[in-house]
Amino acid sequence: MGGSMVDDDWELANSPSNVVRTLVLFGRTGNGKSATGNSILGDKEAFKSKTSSSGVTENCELQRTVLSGGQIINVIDTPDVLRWPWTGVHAVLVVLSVRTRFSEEEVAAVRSLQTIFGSRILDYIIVVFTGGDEFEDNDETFEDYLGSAADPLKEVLVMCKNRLVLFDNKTKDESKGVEQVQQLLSLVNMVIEQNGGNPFTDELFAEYKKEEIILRNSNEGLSIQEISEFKEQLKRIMETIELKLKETTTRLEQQLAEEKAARLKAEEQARSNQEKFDHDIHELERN
Ligand SMILES: Nc1nc2c(ncn2[C@@H]2O[C@H](COP(=O)(O)OP(=O)(O)OP(=O)(O)O)[C@@H](O)[C@H]2O)c(=O)[nH]1
Ligand SMILES: [Mg+2]
Repeated sequence: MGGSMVDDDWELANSPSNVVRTLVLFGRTGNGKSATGNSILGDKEAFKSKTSSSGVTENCELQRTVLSGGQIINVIDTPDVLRWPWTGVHAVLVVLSVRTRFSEEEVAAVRSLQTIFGSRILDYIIVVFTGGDEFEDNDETFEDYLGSAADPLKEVLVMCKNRLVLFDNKTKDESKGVEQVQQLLSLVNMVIEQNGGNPFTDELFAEYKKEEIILRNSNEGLSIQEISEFKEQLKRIMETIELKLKETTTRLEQQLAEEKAARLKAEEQARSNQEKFDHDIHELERN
């Protein structure tokens, strides 16, 4: 196994060979993306993971492991969508933590994936819950947790057809560690099969990556004019991607504001109904 920055590995990660599986980790900072990556790779040191409110992973990083059967698993740990490597991705692992409350912000993040990449992306999502150890010496089971989940979380699970797995990244029990990775890999195989073996690619990102590689590889053979044209083209693609992201954020903010207004209105209505009811009861009692 050997880790490296994604750019150096892009061609390999993009290999069409069916022995390669490329998984990308997505989720709020601190949810356990890097720790989950390490569990998948069977190497606690592969990605840096530690408690920090400011976020540990700053760059996109690819780490690889080769399973005993020869299958290659690429795991990409990335802090945000803009730094996604648009190599073909076989599955997107949305990492959530059972230790922190599932927020509207997280539903918004999943919806933003959908808005940026289109609904096709949903067919590639697997939800990984970290913090499996929470259920060890607790009366509550994972099934209880899911059963009593708030609507936004249920919404996300429905969006990705209930493909979910529980991870305990702290486990010292080797067989438990192997079993959770097996569970995940069988979900990955299911996703690959359902997508006809085609990894997810996004045209805009793929174009950006292609231009970047051409520019990097042929730096010496290009004229200053050509280099500046390429750079201009790259800038334009990045601006389009950023614009898409901005539109998404604005739309989501609007949607959340509308939902909040509707909730407040419903609460107000309920309060006024209650007041009327109390008043009527009071009147009845007086008469
Ligand atoms: N108890 C417990 N802690 C976990 C588990 N998974 C991750 N953690 C802890 O959660 C904290 C954050 O984990 P990271 O893997 O660094 O989170 P991240 O999502 O990579 O965070 P960023 O790189 O900041 O985006 C660390 O202290 C981990 O040890 C788990 O299954 N159980
Ligand atoms: Mg990290």
